[in-house]
Amino acid sequence: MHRYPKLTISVCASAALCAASSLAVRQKAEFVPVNILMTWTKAQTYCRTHYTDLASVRSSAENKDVFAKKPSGAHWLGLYRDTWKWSDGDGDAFSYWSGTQPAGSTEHCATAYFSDSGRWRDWLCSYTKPFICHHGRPYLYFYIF
Ligand SMILES: [Ca+2]
Repeated sequence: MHRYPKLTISVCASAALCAASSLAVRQKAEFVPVNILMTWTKAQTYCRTHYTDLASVRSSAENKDVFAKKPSGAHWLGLYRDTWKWSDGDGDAFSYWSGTQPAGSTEHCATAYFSDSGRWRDWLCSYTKPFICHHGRPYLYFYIF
């Protein structure tokens, strides 16, 4: 009798949660602008409670999806630093900073500024701004044993 490899399919909210998988397939994330003024940390908690997390923008395709929501002004994204990283653990190389940004050693949280094509600007995390959450499960993982 043949023994076949066991295939396990797992859905993970972030790359960090399922780093050991055999094959990762990116799923489409849905972006949701939230027009409530909050600090970055409070916005992160809100998104994790009501959706999945603050928005990760991992590619130019997702960047277009964010811009297509057409909110106005600056909205928090899930991007913050010591070194810049996404709230949900993504470590992607895609970036969309405005020309002079990031600037200012005390500004550790990022917004998309929709009056400037959604380009990213860093701000003090304690400022209150509206924000973009995502929901859906951005990663689908397959394990083959
Ligand atoms: Ca700045």
